[in-house]
Amino acid sequence: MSETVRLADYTPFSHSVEHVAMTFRLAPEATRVTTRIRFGAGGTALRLDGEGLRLLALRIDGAAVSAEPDATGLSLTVPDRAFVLETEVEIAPAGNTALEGLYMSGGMYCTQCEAEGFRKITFYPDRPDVMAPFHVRIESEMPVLLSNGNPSAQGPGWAEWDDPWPKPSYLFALVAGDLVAHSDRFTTMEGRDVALNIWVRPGDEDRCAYAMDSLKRSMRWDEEVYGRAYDLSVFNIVAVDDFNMGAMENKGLNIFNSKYVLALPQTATDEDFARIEAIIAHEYFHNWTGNRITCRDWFQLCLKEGLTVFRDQQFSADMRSAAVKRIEDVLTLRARQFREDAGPLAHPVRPDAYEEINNFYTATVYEKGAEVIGMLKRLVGDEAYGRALDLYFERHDGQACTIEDWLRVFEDATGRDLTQFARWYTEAGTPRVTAEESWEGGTFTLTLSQDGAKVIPVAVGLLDPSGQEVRPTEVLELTEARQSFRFDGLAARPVASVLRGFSAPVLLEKPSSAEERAFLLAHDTDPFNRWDAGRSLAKEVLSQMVVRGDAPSALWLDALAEVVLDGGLDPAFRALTLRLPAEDDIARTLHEAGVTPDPDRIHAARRAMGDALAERLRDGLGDLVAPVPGPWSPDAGQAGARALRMQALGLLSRLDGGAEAQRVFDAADNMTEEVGALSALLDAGAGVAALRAFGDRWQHDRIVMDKWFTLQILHAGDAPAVTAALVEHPLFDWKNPNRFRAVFGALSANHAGFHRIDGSGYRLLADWLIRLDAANPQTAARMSQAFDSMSRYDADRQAMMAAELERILNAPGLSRDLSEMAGRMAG
Ligand code: 0A1
Ligand code: ZN
Repeated sequence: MSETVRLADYTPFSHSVEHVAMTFRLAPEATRVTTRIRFGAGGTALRLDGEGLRLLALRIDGAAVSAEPDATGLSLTVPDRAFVLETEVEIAPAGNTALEGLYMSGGMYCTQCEAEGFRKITFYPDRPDVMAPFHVRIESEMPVLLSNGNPSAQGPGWAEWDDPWPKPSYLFALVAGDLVAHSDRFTTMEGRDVALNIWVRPGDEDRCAYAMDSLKRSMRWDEEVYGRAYDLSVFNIVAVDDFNMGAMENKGLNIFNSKYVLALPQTATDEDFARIEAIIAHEYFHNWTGNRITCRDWFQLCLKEGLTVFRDQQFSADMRSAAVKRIEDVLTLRARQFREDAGPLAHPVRPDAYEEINNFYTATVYEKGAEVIGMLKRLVGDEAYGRALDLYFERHDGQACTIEDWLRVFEDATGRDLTQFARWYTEAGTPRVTAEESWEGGTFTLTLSQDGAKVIPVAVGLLDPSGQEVRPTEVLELTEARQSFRFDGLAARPVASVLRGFSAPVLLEKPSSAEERAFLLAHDTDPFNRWDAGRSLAKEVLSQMVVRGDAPSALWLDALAEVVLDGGLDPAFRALTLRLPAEDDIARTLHEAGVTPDPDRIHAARRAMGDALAERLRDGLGDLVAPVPGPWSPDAGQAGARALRMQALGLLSRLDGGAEAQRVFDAADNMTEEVGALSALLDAGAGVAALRAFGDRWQHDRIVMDKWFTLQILHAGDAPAVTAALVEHPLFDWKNPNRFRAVFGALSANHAGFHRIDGSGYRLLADWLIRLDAANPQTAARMSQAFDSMSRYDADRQAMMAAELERILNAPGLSRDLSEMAGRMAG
């Protein structure tokens, strides 16, 4: 049985660590790590974390000590004063398939220490509130040897690094490999000259330009918007092929999943480019929000992650279209976080208990954590937010902090009492807000109620019947169970646009007619709500198609066509409006409305919806699929135009059997159009030749081949059967997390396929989770989340999913990671 770790049990560490000096003698099977830790006085009992380490020597102040480690670390009796502890251990990076600690990827050495990987490298107080400066010496035949901080000395076969900024062990990093750099320089606002390097395998150096450009823009933006400058003489990024997550913010040495660094127009879609920009920014921004100010314990993870996601979202909004970015972020939030909050894995933004912390790098901590900061900013205003952040950096630089510290900064900077607001951090679940309206004698009253007791900022604007805005956006503060807000002096009954910009992460229930939503889709001056009116209309239409077998309403088709064919609107916005609600989203909505979702009916209805839309837009599709003018560029304008073109191509393929998509595929000179056309062909059942051509063209490119695996499963009629065939493919390297996710992420994203009534989807995923768990528990645990929607479905499907979870729980040698996840989902 795993032990539960609780926030309530927090106690500070017994000792301070004044300095750490490490030497690595790298060898694949037997790496020697010598660690010299200078401890301050702290009593005679010392407990260090350590896992899977072969202890070779131990010295205290130079004198040999004998000690026997247990399964999780080392307990020692130490002098009751300051002292130096030296350990020598042996580890085997070549056999490390969990990709945590020191491991090998594509012949190079690299590390991943967040959250608790450092204890797989050496004995240490592996907790974020122990911060220390590090000196690292690396000895290896590898030509490039990197660690955190500034380079201090090097010679043939060795290099030394010095990190002057005290840091927790989870930010430690080391890389050694045969690498080449794409280099540049940056001068900070403080006049510091910084060498920037993106290290990749030889041959990949021509794919780093966009990541480098994103890095320089991030550095400038953080100076201009947050007043934060970089603080070392070098900033290194390394791309690795085997990585459990997106990237890692190690101090001065960010390590990236190569798919979030490497990009050429021929290999990466516009979405890939946008994600690279966002992740480069995210990791860079961590230098202040995460590294200079870190977390006291892992329960405070949202302190760094929520804030850093919020900052990267602001950055992307500034670099691209703020309106489009907001819509995309809310789409992700609803798809991932609302789903999580509605199921057995729901937890507060700041959890208060866990078995395995790696299971809490979740949509709730990251995305809802960012929403909570957005609400805080909306409530106090932009100017006060700026002052509060200045105070945060000034007061807490160099510290390991809590959410209480964070909120106190806002209270001190604004004089506001945030006791009630703090519930956003401690309560799980998506609040429901109900809006009712009344109109009498020129006064419009909006009554808001909630099912909890939170502070909820509800941004509202009013439009007159001609679509003119008669009241600009105002933020109403809902603090009670039920509150009424009056708007006087209106000439005619207005149409209310409620929760503008998605001002709070809630489920809004506002009884309103389809006509009213069509009106808002045509006229709302708030772009988010304009889009959301269309979305809620589409969801209602689709739900009625599923439940009652209705045909898609002419009202919806006309209202949508109006927007999609309006050449005066941003193409990116039109493309988003054209996107149909996802099948999983409809399943969740039906379940919440008390209807058991039938995956096959949902799938068929959504197809019929697309067919009807294609028919309605028939005359306009020719223009919409015209090539995007100008030389290729990754900017938001061109990306939006391509997105609209690809959406239209998907619809056109329903009318012409894929003829136009084949032409686009054959002529494509960029991956957005290649993938867009291939998807359209696969949907039209005409993708066999294109799929083969794609595979032949890209078989030597790992990152692109992930798309090849994903697309055929995503668009398959029988996804489990296609998946079962693809796992036999020689390029299915299941120990590579990207490839595993490309295949099994696609299987669980194919809603009708995963939920096939024969149970084949559930069975196949469970088989492979059990297999992966033995090699890589972290990724296995993350991928198991596919089962978290179990309770939505009919009794047969529920029983089959429950049986698979049970089978997982009974697997011999199951990891703590997967056991916690499967246990929570099995209930
Ligand atoms: N802190 C990183 C994400 C990350 C988290 C955990 C990891 O291993 C368990 C790796 C990376 C970020 O937010 O980008
Ligand atoms: Zn992060």
